[in-house]
Amino acid sequence: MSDTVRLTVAQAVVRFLGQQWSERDGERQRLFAGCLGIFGHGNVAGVGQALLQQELPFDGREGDNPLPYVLARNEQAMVHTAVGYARQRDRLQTWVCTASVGPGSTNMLTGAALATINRIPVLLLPSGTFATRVSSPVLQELEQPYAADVTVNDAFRPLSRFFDRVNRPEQLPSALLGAMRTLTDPVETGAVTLALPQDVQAEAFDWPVELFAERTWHIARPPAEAARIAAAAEVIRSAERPLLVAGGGVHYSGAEEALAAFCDATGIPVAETQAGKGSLLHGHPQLVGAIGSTGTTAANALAAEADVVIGVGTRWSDFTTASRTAFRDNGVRFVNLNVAPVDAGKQGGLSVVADAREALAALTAALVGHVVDDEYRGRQAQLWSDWDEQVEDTYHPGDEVTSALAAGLLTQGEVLGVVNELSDPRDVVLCAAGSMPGDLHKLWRVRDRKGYHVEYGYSCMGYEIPAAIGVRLADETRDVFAMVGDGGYLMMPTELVTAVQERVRIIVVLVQNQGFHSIGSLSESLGSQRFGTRYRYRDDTSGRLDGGPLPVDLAANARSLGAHVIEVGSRAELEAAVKEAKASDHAGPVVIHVQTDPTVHAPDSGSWWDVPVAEVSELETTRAAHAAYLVHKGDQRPLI
Ligand SMILES: Cc1ncc(C[n+]2csc(CCOP(=O)(O)OP(=O)(O)O)c2C)c(N)n1
Ligand SMILES: [Mg+2]
Repeated sequence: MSDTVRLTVAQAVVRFLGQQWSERDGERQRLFAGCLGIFGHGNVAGVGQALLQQELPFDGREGDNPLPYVLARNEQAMVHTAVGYARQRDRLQTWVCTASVGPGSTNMLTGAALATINRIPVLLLPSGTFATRVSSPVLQELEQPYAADVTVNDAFRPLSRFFDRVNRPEQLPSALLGAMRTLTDPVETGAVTLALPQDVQAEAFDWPVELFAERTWHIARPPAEAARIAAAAEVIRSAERPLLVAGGGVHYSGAEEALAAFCDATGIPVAETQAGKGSLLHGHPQLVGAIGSTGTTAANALAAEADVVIGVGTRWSDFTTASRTAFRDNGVRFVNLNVAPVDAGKQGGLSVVADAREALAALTAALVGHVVDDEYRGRQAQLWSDWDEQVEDTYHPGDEVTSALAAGLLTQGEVLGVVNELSDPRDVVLCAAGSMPGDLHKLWRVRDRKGYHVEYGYSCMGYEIPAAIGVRLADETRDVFAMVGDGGYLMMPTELVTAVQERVRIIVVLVQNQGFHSIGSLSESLGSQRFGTRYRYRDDTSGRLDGGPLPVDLAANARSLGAHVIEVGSRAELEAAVKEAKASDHAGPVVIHVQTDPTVHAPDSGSWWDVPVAEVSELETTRAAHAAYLVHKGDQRPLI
């Protein structure tokens, strides 16, 4: 008989999680930095009691509580914080999130989807209603007449890469091991959900002590098969106009240096997806910037002509392929280096299933002596310098642009320019939804491999502030600039309070443009006349949302939540505010409130995004948009 220890299920979960480590390339770190949570009756006496019992011995003395607790304000937000942290730590470390039964748990669903879509590890512990059902229906319990074992937590199943519900203590060890395996698998990783019924959390059991031994989970770097590398090299050698597309996998694998070495050796130009931006740093001679719907003229011109496209660590989203209109050469072939078979096989490509760093190194070796010709290299350099000039003009708009703006308004491009130029190279810019992700993709000059963090897998309004907290917790040597629109801010300002409580220094740039600049412009381009996208009073006469501006003061709102707020009304004031925020050692959130004119757009590359337009309509604007839509549809490549 092995030794046992008597603990509740929740105590066992907490003790186990504190003993988990991850390791890659021989470097070891704790898998979990801590536990974020909001307590309710579903977890206060279970997981809550266990966390308390864990924390108390460390009270008032230096020590290393392996699972410190952080109180969040919204359960969706705490998953975003965990995602921000894990992404900043290259998926080697993350947080646990505990929520109460019912709404507390279902609030995490959006965060779960975001984590899984972005392939970022987070461990979610939704609480469940009684496994024994002894007092059912309990508060917040869903009763389904057709299935007595269904709970609201079943909604996590399609959003999780691993799901289990621990109805009996005996199930816990395999549930925990399955969860750890999934979190640390570069292919499988995403949201991992262990649903813990509230009665089971409090139930005691005699656990084998081995369950709580320290465990180290190896994060693999699978190498490519030699024959696949040889086949990929043969395709690339046959190309006249090759283009490499760098995705998030380059960052997660730490393949930036291997990519730079590949480019230096071959001269092949590199375009970047949102998650892959920063794979090459600004100024690298082979960089042609953002690709696709929010791409640069340089990358999209090369994409249109490319005869071989090498995708590295990309999942080929519609924004990357401009809804399958970016690559126009009839004979274009794809080579995909990806650790995930599902991505490696996309676009009918030659699939090389491997870790990005390993595969790039092997491919560089296999291509020795191969370089693109000088003419192609020259063309790429010219395209890039043309684009970079446009960026410079956008960062520093001339009088002809600024004199047309109403008093106190800036252009969004100059806001991004000021933040780019006055932040430190290692600082992190963070964004998720609205018009800024596209503008950042095009315009931001990345000066450090971890300096760019735009969540564009789920593009979730409200990600910005909580994720910025996660990034800052992950690396306190960098400032984080969370770029938030007024819409995104209103979706989730709550975690400013968490940043105040935990004294987490984040800099929020709140861009007020009175509504949805992004969706408004999209609506207009699709013939829907910016319907329902402006923050305006309902007009008494028209009965429509086109009355006067609303008396909403988001600066006062942020101040009321405890943030240090700086309101700016000119470029000079914005510059002073960024400098002040950088120079101060304020331990907590700083919010810079700036108003912009939503009618000034970033430079365009003429790229497209497929958003279907009504096929029949009473509106002339919609009919015209539909005619234009059909022209673009004609450019789409067949489904491969
Ligand atoms: C949670 C969520 N709801 C809806 C959307 C759709 N959406 C994308 S951008 C946007 C408007 C964002 O407004 P704001 O943050 O003010 O940015 P702006 O468009 O003005 O730049 C909306 C509603 C979304 N991405 N996320
Ligand atoms: Mg807005």
